Amino acid sequence: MEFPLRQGMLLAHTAVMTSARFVQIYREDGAALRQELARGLMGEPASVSPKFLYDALGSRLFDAITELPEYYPTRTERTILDAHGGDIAALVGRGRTLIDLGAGNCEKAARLFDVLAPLRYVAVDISVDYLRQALGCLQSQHPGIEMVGVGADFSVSLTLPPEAGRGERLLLYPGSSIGNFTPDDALRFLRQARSVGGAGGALLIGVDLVKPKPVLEPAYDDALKVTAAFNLNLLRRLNALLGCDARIEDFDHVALYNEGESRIEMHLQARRALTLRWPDGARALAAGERIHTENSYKYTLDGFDRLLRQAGFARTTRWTDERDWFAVFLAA
Ligand code: AVI
Repeated sequence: MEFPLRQGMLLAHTAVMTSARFVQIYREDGAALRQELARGLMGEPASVSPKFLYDALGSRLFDAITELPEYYPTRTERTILDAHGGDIAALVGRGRTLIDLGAGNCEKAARLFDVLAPLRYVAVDISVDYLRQALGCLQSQHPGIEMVGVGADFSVSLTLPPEAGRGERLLLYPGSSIGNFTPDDALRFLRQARSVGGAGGALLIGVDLVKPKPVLEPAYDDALKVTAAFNLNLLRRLNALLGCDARIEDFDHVALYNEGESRIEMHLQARRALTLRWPDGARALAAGERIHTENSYKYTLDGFDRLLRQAGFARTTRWTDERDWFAVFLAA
């Protein structure tokens, strides 16, 4: 059974791929998005899902955040992956299908190409348009890797189109994006990841760890105010998608560490009493009242290990940086 598969893998490996393929399976439903936004604004407390943070400008602002001195996660994860890429490859083997969840500019996965030598690279993001440039460029640098861009919203459900191919899968979910789910949703997501990985599948996932407030809070409230702009940009999205009349100058960015919940919370706080209005609704906010816009959960090493096991992963290995600020888990 093993030989034909290996032969097929070898053929795929020596083939020269000239262009990446793209499949868009997520379709934006404007009415559903408006409904979701209105429901959040009318809630107690008012809230907006963090998924609305990532329009074209929001995605650029997030990229800028990852370069800030205060925002340690990206840099620390990179250090761990650079130091332990060989150990990871020794455990998962080379020549897998690498499935990059939330690929963005594909930079993190590309750094692993040399050690993991994937046969196929499947970059998943909400819109294939974000992926076209990065993947086009990567394909020309790595003609031996078959590349597929998939536009999918896996925060709702993690399903992949047939173009993602068969073969042993390694799912990559870096950046501690798992922290933006509630622990219940994180567990649901991990269970889906296990089932999408299939028999012999593995998950490589980055997780931000609990640490003192004076390190955590500035990471989400930097001196340059890039994170403030990232959060306030949500108001522009509210106006564009819902036809709302929010004014950026009426709100402050607030980021605080909720120790009891083990999470950073981002809020937009009204500077004065005001009413947000849109075509079929309105929400009054008192001065100082907040719209909750994001949670970023921080885990302990043992806590996240337990979550992986609860999700059905029987074997886990983890690596951390020297300060234990961030962890990369390999779960199979
Ligand atoms: C994408 N995600 C892991 C980031 C985080 O750290 O929770 C989003 C972010 N929000 C503010 N800064 C970064």
